[in-house]
Amino acid sequence: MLNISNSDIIFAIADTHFHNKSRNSDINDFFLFLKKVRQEADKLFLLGDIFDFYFEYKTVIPKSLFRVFCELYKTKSAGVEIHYWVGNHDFYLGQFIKDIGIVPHSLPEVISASGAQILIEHGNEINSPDMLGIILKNRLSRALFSIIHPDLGITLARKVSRLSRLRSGKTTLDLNYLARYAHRKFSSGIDAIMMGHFHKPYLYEDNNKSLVILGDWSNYRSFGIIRDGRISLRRFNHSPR
Ligand SMILES: [Mn+2]
Repeated sequence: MLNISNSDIIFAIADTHFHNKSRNSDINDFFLFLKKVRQEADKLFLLGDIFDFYFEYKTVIPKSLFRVFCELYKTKSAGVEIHYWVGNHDFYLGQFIKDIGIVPHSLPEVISASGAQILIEHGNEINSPDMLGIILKNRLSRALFSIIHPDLGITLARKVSRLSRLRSGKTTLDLNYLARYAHRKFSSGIDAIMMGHFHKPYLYEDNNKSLVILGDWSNYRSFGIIRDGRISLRRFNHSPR
């Protein structure tokens, strides 16, 4: 269970979708964002799909993600508690992520912050399940996948991942559907919902209750801050590309 104290400042980000061909500006801005986190936040919530594909092999980690892991480790070592709600692209986080001090969460969770009940989730369970998840949640296919050489396995998986992102991500932000979902949660005692997955920053407010979608990093540089029981949606300053 997650302990939040009233003075906690929580930064949250989702859908950076880092991979071996990520733009340098996306990665460098993310590192600047983490610097800001170290200066201003007590906790960092990663709301899923930080990696475009992540599979935990027994002995290797992907070279292209090494610097991202290092910066996260540096942030955690500076005293920021990091929680990771897995997305539909990187749900197979394993022991390695725990070894560098990040707490993984595989299910939506309600936190209590300054008296407000805030639901935290990636958001993929709201729309349809995706291919990659179906394939890799199966134990046998996971075992088979793990014996493919990582250079080939990661390339294949990213192809599937790209398809599933097109299918489940930015194409289907149905605002009416989301508002209905939010109202169901509000009537069960939830004050605010924060999620990623839909790739577009979005704030829905009704009667002092809110639904916040964080938006993706490469297009919007958006992130969230939870403070005094309220969520605000922000934009990070763009660096020149
Ligand atoms: Mn997603």
